[in-house]
Order: sequence, then C-alpha cells, then structure tokens
Amino acid sequence: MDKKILVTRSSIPPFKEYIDEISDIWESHWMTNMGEKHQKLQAELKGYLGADNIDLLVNGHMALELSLQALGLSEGEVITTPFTFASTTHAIVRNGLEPVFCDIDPVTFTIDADKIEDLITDKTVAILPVHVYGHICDIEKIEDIAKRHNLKVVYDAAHAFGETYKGVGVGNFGDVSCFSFHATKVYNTIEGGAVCYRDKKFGTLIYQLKNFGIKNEEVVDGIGANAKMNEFCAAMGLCNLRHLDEEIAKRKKVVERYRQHLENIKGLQLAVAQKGVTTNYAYFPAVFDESVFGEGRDDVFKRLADNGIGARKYFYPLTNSFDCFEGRFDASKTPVAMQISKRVLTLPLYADLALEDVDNICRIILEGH
Ligand code: T4K
Repeated sequence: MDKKILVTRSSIPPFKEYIDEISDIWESHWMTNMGEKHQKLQAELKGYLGADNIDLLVNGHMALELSLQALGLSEGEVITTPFTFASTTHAIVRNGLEPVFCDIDPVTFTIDADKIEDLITDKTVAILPVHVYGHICDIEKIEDIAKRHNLKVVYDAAHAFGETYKGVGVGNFGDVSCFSFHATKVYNTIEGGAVCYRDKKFGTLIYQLKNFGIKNEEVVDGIGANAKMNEFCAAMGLCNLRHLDEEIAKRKKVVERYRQHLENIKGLQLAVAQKGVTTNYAYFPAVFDESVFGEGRDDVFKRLADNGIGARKYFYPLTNSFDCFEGRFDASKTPVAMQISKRVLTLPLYADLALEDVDNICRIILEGH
C-alpha cells in the first residue's frame, strides 16, 4: 500500500463548524476557567452519558489522579490491572499509593474479578479496574467485593465513552468513573476528560482540586492542581458530540468488515460482544496464538508496518514491567496478562477507514496463516 494507515485518526468536525463555534470567544475574550462552553458541554455530556453527576477536566489522566485525591486516598494499596495504558498505574503511584496487580480475564482482558479478593490485605483502600478496549469489567462482582471490604472503586473508563451496561451509562458504576477525551478516542475534545461520580461531596472536592484548591476568592482550603478544560477544547467537544452517533455507526461498519475476514480464523482471538453492553467500537484487538495461527504477533506487526500500516501493541509491555518500576513488581504473578500482552495487536480503527483498506489489512494479516 502506498498510503500510511495508522492505528487511529482523530474525528474532527467540518472546519467551518468549529470556526463558528469558537467565533464568540473573540467577542468575550473568555478562554478558560469554566466558561460558557465548558458549562454547555458539561450539561450536554451529562445527558449523553446518562450520568447523575459529572465534571470536566483537562485530560483523562488528571481525572484519575485527582479522583484518588478527592476520595482521600493518600496511603495504602490499590488493586488494579497491569494490562492498560501507563496512565492508570502512574495515577496510583504518583499519589503515593501502592499498585497491587491482579491478573486479567482471558476473554475480556479486564481485571479478573475472581482473583481480587485474594489480593486484599489490611492496607487495601481501593480497586481501580479498567474497561479496557471498551470491554466492561465484571461490575456486579466488583461492587460486591468493594461493599464487603469497604473499599472505594475508581473505574478507568477511558475506553468506554457512551457505553451502557444493562441500559445504565457506565459512568454510574463505582464511586467514580474517569473518561478520556483525548484526540485518539471515540469522542474527543482534543485533550480532555471527565469524571462521573456518586457523591456530591466528591464533586465539590474535585472541582476545587482542578482549580488550585480554591474555594472562593479569599479561601484556598485545598492543595489543588490546574486541570481545567479550556474553552477551545470544550468547543471541539460541542462540535464532535453532534457527529458522534454517525461516527460510531461508521466504526461499527469497519468492525463488522474486520469480523467478516478474521472471525473463526484458528489461532486468532478477537474482542467479544458482551451481554447487556452497548459498545462504542473503540478498539479492535486481535490476539495471535503463534502455534495455531502459524505466525506470532511480532511477525504480523512487522509485515503490516512494511506495508505502511501502523497497528499498535496496546498494551505491551504490561505496566508492571515498565523500566521505571524495575525490580518493584513481579509480572510473572499476572501470567494471563503477560501472555495476552505478548500476543495482542490493535488494528487500525476509525470512522473514515475505508472498507477496502480493511480488506487489504486483513489480506496482509492472513498471509501468515
Ligand atoms: N487510561 C487509559 C486506559 C488510557 O488508554 C488512557 C489514554 C488514559 C487513561 C489517559 O487518558 P488521557 O490523559 O490521554 O486523556 C494514545 C493516547 O495519547 C492516549 O490518550 C491513549 N490512552 C493511548 C491508548 O493512546 P499513544 O502514545 O499511543 O499516542 P500516539 O501519539 O502514538 O497516537 C496514536 C495514533 O493516534 C497515531 O498513530 C495517529 C493517531 N493520532 C494521534 C494524535 C496525537 C491522531 O489521529 N491525532 C492526534 O492528534 O497514546
């Protein structure tokens, strides 16, 4: 192939639509600090996500970092998954908390809820699972464990924007769910994120934490960060939200085309359709079992790259194998995660990916079968 195809390509509204959306900023000169666009987007997203409570932030990572702070978690252990983006684990460690890694389910790649309880100690303060690739965690089991052991639950919902479980927006589970609106996500505000939460007190705290801990002009009673979404990002969010359903419908077509080619291929494991979940078609992971498929993940990755196709090894290496944690964690304690991480490739997926390109990508993949 002559053209390059990358793992994803940002959704972007028509140029004029964005220019129209930001033009009044030239009248108001109001560019950040919870301006009109921030407020409008917050209200619209509350509706779209079916959330009781929501607050917007500068990105998904700060949503995670500040959520742990707003829950008052400053010491102890947090049970989490190593099969995720760096952000999840870093948010825990940067708060002075100790990540305790739980293995993952071999089908959904989310935290294996049956293995959580064995990891609970008297130091455990929270569970931080990830709805990885948009696969929803075992919410019922996790809620039950958290209740019985009096633990907080923070969902990393970076991949799960707009999804529902049994008809309920995924942001409504746990104490808080953290979304990412990064340029590479199904829904983007260029950079951005949000928290959906249960307790109104949490809302007051996170609002202060994203704005230096300021309570009012004369009272600063928290040690906050600066994690506000600016008006240009909120404007992008307002535009992208108008096109989102159409974008997801197009993603669905791309995913269906992949499935036509790759489903039922021996040695190839794909994402699953989960009962009760409406998916957003965020990622298309494929797991290669070399001994059955005939070729390993790295061979397929290389042949795709040689053909100008930038598939990605999300999520390799596991976060408990990162260089920055050398000697600190034992990745052999999460063997399923380790195996999936060495075998998985996320294939290009975005709304405007041509179906003929999907055909070509699959042809190149299947050359090794
Ligand atoms: N939790 C989880 C589970 C996450 O996956 C993430 C982020 C977070 C938390 C934290 O949320 P944020 O703080 O980011 O809001 C990308 C994204 O930067 C990151 O947001 C995302 N997860 C992660 C899975 O993917 P990289 O390092 O792979 O990005 P990069 O620059 O290689 O881009 C990937 C592809 O996207 C490019 O090949 C082309 C396309 N692209 C990229 C950019 C930057 C675009 O089309 N437009 C763009 O503007 O991390």
